[in-house]
Amino acid sequence: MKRKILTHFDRLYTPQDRGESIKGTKMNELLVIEDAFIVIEDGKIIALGKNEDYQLWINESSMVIDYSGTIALPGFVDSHTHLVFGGSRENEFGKKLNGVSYLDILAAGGGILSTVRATRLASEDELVMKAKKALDDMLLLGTTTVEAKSGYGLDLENEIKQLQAAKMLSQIHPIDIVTTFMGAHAIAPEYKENKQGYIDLIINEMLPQIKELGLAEFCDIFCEHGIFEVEDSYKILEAAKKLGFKVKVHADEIVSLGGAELSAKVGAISAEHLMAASDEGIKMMGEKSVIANLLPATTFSLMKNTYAPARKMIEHNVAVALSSDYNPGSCPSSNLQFVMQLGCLYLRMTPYEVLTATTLNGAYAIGRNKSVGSLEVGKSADIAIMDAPSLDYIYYHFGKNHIKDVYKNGELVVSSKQVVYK
Ligand code: IZC
Ligand code: ZN
Repeated sequence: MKRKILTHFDRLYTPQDRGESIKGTKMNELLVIEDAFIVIEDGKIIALGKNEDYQLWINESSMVIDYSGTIALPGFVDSHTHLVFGGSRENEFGKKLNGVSYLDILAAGGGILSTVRATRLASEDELVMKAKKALDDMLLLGTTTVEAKSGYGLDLENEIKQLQAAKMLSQIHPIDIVTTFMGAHAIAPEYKENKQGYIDLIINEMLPQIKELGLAEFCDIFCEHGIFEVEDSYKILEAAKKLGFKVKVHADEIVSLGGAELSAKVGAISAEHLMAASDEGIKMMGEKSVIANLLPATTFSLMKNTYAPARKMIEHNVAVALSSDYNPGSCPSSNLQFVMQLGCLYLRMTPYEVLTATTLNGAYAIGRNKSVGSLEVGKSADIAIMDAPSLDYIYYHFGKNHIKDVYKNGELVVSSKQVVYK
């Protein structure tokens, strides 16, 4: 492959990988290079530095591309999405605007269960085509790696269909997709009066089969009052760990249940949401190095003012990641730039902390830290090139897509805000 030399960036910003997720106040330490260049070969970064040195890298096959007037960032990592689903839920919008809560809509058979009905009816191809459009939207906004959860099948056949769709998408789309099994997303309708029966099905049939088929690396659970209680979650996550899954927990999103504490106890790689996490739970997460994966666009979409206590987490030396939570119910937007803007405006994170949270810490939360999450020699050339003079500019001017070009594995996949991959 031809060597590409990207030159004359006004600035390059990146967290630096030191072999573990970036915790607490260290999240605010970025490498910033003024007048920067990046050299790409065979899909990887082979050099970067001050522009005055780029000519040293020119060879007979190199292509030099001038990026004056832009800044370079690592491609964004969206480490929490429910990417693959059938149908949509704007029919519930009126109810939401009238104050009916997310959990009440679910208890009445809507919400997640409405998406389960639509997902069961869809073919694998239909799921792929629908999610592919969402992936294009993400790529156009600078996202180059995505985690995708199942959890809209709630039976073995349809959970497998969802995960296979995600695997297929990873092959046909430039965005790399990491899969998570989330059969414990709601109680399957067939087990409405028999939650224990559904938990047994997950533990005895679903988890072993998904493992055997190699369809997911992670196992996640919706630990929430009236859905999977802390004790249920503990049993399922321990069973998943025994089979070799790494585990995650949707914890303390709506009610403070002890989900943060649970994530520390089971040694989860990350805990998600945490809007209602207790001080003790946050402390335990810091001690056990559980990444706090915060999803502020969900808080926004649910019209709440209870944003997760990111500052407290950073004070307690927790590594924070930020993700979209893209799903048809609580966050129909996959816009990670908007998530970053909310990270500053509502979580009161600094611009540098927010970049760490949406790149390297996201990569750690899905086990892709060796290949993505920072602009460093040896890592994949996943680069978000922004039409902006500084990082602050992007977060300050919210509601606008600041992408100019995107490179994934060294290939130009978005050019002047258009997807151009083959
Ligand atoms: O479809 O509502 N919170 N699960 C837990 C979701 C949101 C996704 C959904
Ligand atoms: Zn979620």
